[in-house]
Amino acid sequence: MGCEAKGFYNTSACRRSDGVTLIETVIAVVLFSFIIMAIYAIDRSAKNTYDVGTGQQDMQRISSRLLNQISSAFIQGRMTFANESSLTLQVPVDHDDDDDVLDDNYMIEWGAVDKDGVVQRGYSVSYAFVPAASGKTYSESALDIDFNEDGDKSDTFALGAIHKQWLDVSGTMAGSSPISTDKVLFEAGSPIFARIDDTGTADAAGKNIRIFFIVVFEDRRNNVYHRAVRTTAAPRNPIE
Ligand SMILES: [Ca+2]
Ligand SMILES: [Ca+2]
Repeated sequence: MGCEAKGFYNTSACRRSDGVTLIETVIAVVLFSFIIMAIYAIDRSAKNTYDVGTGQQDMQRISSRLLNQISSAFIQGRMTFANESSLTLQVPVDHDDDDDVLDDNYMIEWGAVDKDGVVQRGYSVSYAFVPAASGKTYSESALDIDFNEDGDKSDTFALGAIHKQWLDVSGTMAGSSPISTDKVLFEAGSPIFARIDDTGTADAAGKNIRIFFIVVFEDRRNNVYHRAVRTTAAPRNPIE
């Protein structure tokens, strides 16, 4: 029952009751602040855990997509050019539209589908590393990570993406489109594409290709996670 109803409106008992209410209010506000801070801390932690989870999934997705696209093109095609950061391929196409991939002289109609989806004889497609516009680099020593697993932590990698590039008959680039986001690392000397012989040794005339790329993810606390992918592909068609 309140002070007003009991006729105690100005009594000391009522004033005492008001004072307790004030202290209680202060305590409640302080407690409430602690609760809010605790909830905020949990929320931040949950967000970071969520980020790391989605970041890991992202790395997995990018790795699979790159591997699938490059190796499927490679298996059915032929390599026309490769250096450490790019691989150029042609595939059999039916340019003369007679339901086969041979021309009138029974030669394979090597070519590619151009950027507009049209089959073009003599065209080719490249998969190439393109550095990010930010120019961002990752240093193994600063991060205490051996990205390329070569036994040292002294390499520096550029951040960028793998692009699919369409080349016309003369090799001029007619278009370029990223097939990964800017999460791929590249360092000169750690080739993404390398020709190797049948024993796996680097060989400029090797008939197989080794694909090696590193995908990174950086969380909101600047922790860096990485995933390195290595595979070897053997062409069905002779390398030229
Ligand atoms: Ca044909
Ligand atoms: Ca290293």
